[in-house]
Amino acid sequence: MEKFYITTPIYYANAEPHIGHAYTTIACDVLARYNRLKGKEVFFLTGVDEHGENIQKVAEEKGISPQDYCDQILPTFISLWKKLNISHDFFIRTTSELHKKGVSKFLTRLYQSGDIYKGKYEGFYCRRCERFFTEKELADDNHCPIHKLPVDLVEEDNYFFALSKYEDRLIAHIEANPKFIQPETRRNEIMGVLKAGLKDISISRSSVEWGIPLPFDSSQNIYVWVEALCNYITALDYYQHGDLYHKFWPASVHMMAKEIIRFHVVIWPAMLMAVEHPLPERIFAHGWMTKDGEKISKTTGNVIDIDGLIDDFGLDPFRYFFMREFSFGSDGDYTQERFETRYNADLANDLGNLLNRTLGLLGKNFETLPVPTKVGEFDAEIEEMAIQLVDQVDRLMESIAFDTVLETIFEYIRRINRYIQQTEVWSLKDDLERMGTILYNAMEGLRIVSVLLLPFMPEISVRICQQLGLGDSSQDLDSINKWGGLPSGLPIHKPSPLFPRKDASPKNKIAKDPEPVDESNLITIDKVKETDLRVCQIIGAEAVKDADRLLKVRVDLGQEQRQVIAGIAQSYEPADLIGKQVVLVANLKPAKIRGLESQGMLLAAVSKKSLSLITLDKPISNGAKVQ
Ligand code: ME8
Repeated sequence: MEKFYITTPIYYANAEPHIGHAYTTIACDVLARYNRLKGKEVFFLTGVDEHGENIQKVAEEKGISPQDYCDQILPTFISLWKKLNISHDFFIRTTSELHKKGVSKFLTRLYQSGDIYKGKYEGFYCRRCERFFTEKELADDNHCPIHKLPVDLVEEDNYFFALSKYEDRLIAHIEANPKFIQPETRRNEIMGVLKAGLKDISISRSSVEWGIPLPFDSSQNIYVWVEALCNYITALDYYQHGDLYHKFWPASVHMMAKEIIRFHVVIWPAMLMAVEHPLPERIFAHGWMTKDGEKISKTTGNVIDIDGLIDDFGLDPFRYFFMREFSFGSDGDYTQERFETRYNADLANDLGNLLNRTLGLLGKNFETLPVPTKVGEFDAEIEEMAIQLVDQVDRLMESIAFDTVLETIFEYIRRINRYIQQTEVWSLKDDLERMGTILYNAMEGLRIVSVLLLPFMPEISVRICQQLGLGDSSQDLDSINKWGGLPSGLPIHKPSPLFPRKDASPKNKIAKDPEPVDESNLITIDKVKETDLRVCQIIGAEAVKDADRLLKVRVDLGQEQRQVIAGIAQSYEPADLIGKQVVLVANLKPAKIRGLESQGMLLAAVSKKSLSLITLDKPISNGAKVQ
């Protein structure tokens, strides 16, 4: 069986996880789930980086031991991954025996390679990053380029790894393996670094107490970054060097954000070369989640309320949004508006609506899922697109382009919606064979979509599958490589909305579901004509006393003037209304509202939080009929 080994970085345990950590971990989860769907044997690793100065400092501030501190913060990671439905196979802690023994073994081998030597180190050290910078890399005024905090000039007797020796081999490896560093921009950046020349690196610290001792000199601890990189093999029980290690090493993908790629594509491979172990196949660095242009980090805090978003919108829409909205590999700026718009447009409108309207029409016209018998216009296109979609998604997944994968799937969903529209399927009551075929095709398209969406929205995918009548049957990619796998004769389920609509509002309040358009409850033109709609111009408007929603509006209808009491005060200032041409229901029986006569009603589009009067595209005489 083909294997797939994917890793997240191990996150520092010096603070609780935030959206940036969630972003990488969801991305890895998507890849792990997709590769399982493909039938591969997957090992998905995540974990925490628990040693080093930062952890020691936080523990000291709290007045507890570093180990107690790590034990206390651990559940925040575990419970977030549970909440996000992360399907990791193993969670590594760098304070575990498994890791410590594995690291010692690796460092012993490295020592035996002859590439370790003792020396004096002087450099600019950022305590937050736990790394050194060259003078050139520093931001203005000797500040860390990432944290913008002052760096320290540090001098220590350390052990060094002869990194510079590996410069040419690394360049050759990168050139021979185009997939080794992705995306392209990072590859170019790293080539630049390599060609400028590498310096040897210090791999131990005499001043940091909280760490793993060097196996060949216990007076020094292993530099936390060297130790952390080893997690990718210690988690496979490198110490025993048994089946697990042999089955899964080298990793298929190391995933991370761009700020730590150098450790992964320079130091880690060079150390692996030194001990003659295979190199990871692919190292992918995505962009940063930003808020108002600033990288979201422990310093900025939890500027995105993960719990709040999931409570309001559901977990799968949360996962969907972050994979869909930002081009994977580039930075992405988060706003709540972007979230709500994406939710309403893609999920509620395109996908949710398609399932609702298809099931609604099936329920009204059929006992069970019909057999497709009567082929007609557009059917072939729907079928061909589905087959191409499966291939396209596979190619795009292979290049880790999540946003494009989802865009491609949703393009197909929108095509099926158009198919329903173009065929006017709701009007085919007298041709049930044709109606049945179209609805079958829509359901089959949805089945294919449900499998492709599974890595992104695992729960929604199962719910679609259940509503299609497939129960809890397990899904895989083989089941969708040909059209027509959905068995006719399945029971028809009542639609149950997957994505309750939310109103775009900064406070993100939950709005009630709007009624879906009921295509089976059609009216004739006569009924429309019963309503006398007229253009009128607003010539006066004032607030109604003690009624904060109402305005008293005076309108000119050409032959007459009228007074209308309209519930529009929360959307319009009286002065802004004067002169607007709007639409009046002119034959509405007059009514008393708050003691004031209302002679008609103004038409407006209403969603939960906002209201917009129907106005005219170009001026026309007052009193003109609207038809
Ligand atoms: O660097 N946008 O740990 P860390 C996107 N322990 N991703 C983000 C992000 C953001 N704003 N902020 C964090 C470490 N991340 C080391 C790693 S691995 C051997 C050792 C994600 O807690 C992203 O994956 O600082 C980034 O690379 C990682 O968290 C850094 O996590």
